[in-house]
Amino acid sequence: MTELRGALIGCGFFAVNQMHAWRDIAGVSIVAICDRDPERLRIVGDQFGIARRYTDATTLFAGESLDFVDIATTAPSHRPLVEMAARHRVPAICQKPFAPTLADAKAMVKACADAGVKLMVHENFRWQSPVQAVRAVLDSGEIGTPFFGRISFRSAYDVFSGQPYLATGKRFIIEDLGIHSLDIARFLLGDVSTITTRTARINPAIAGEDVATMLMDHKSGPTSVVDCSYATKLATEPFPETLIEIDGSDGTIRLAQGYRLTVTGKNGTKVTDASPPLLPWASRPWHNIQESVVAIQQHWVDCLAAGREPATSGADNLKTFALVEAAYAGAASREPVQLDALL
Ligand code: NAD
Ligand code: 89V
Repeated sequence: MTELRGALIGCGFFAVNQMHAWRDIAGVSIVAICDRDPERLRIVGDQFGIARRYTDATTLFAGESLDFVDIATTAPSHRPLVEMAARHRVPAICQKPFAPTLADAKAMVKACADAGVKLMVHENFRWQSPVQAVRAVLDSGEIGTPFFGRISFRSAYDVFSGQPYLATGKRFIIEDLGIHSLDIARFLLGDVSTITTRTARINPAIAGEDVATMLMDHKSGPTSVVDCSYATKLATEPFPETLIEIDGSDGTIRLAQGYRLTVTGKNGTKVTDASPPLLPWASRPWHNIQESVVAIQQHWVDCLAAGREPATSGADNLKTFALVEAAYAGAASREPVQLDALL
């Protein structure tokens, strides 16, 4: 098999994880990198031994023959960069949040579909091994048909030191973190018909909301609560664990803090340790997220090889992104929002 040639655009805080992950995956290599900030370009280029460096994406596409681009910039640049990839007929991975608005996201999906190139959103939380373990229990039928779910992320971890832009945007926790929790809810319980949302800002030093509580009706029947907070001080800081509760007709699933997975079902109760592995380059507490980066990037390589649509394709992510838009609209109006009207 010939090796896939990729380029990374955006060499910031999170992209370092993506570069480590590309190094762990067989059959692919990052041949060029791009960042408009020459210092970030130098740091990542030197760390990963990438000689071909560009300060603007137009020159990158003109100068390289690529099998894909991995876009790890922040949201404002996602649409122009994805559309540039589509114009060059280069498949693209785009970091979350997919775009500043749902209209932008729809245009990006259309551009790639029209160009006949694959588009995957780097929506990695569903790829965390504890979340995959919950999905496997559901698939086994052990707890029967789910009728309730709770996807919970509550923390007081200082995310602003690594990602200062999170403190300044008008939108914060739903757009940055809740987006992952909403995607996990879809992954486990299916698509959503209605969402009701309440938000709060507890930390006075930031611009956006840092607490959100969302109640959702899933089309297949279950109700779920998705709750997230960066204002929750706990005895043991759980960042970045997502805690999950699912009740089904024949039993329950509890993914508790410390990655303790308890399944009570047709075969009694079983408690397992669903901890993610600590990869050699990873560091606690981020290792859970870091492992999922390898998993989603491996999935992309597998999909390109097989000509398959990625699970978190651009088209799939429109449904997660619509939940974000609907949550903000519903938080403002204090009314439930119907999802089908947005899609
Ligand atoms: P960052 O600001 O540290 O890095 C972004 C980099 O992109 C910067 O170096 C910037 O100079 C560069 N850049 C911006 N626009 C560009 C353009 N048009 N051309 C070339 N370079 C450009 O941001 P970050 O914290 O690394 O976040 C990047 C993205 O990753 C965000 O969308 C964020 O939400 C997402 N993120 C995802 C996860 C996850 O688990 N999936 C975790 C953290 C961050
Ligand atoms: O995963 C993310 O998107 C990150 C963090 C976990 C800090 O919210 O921005």
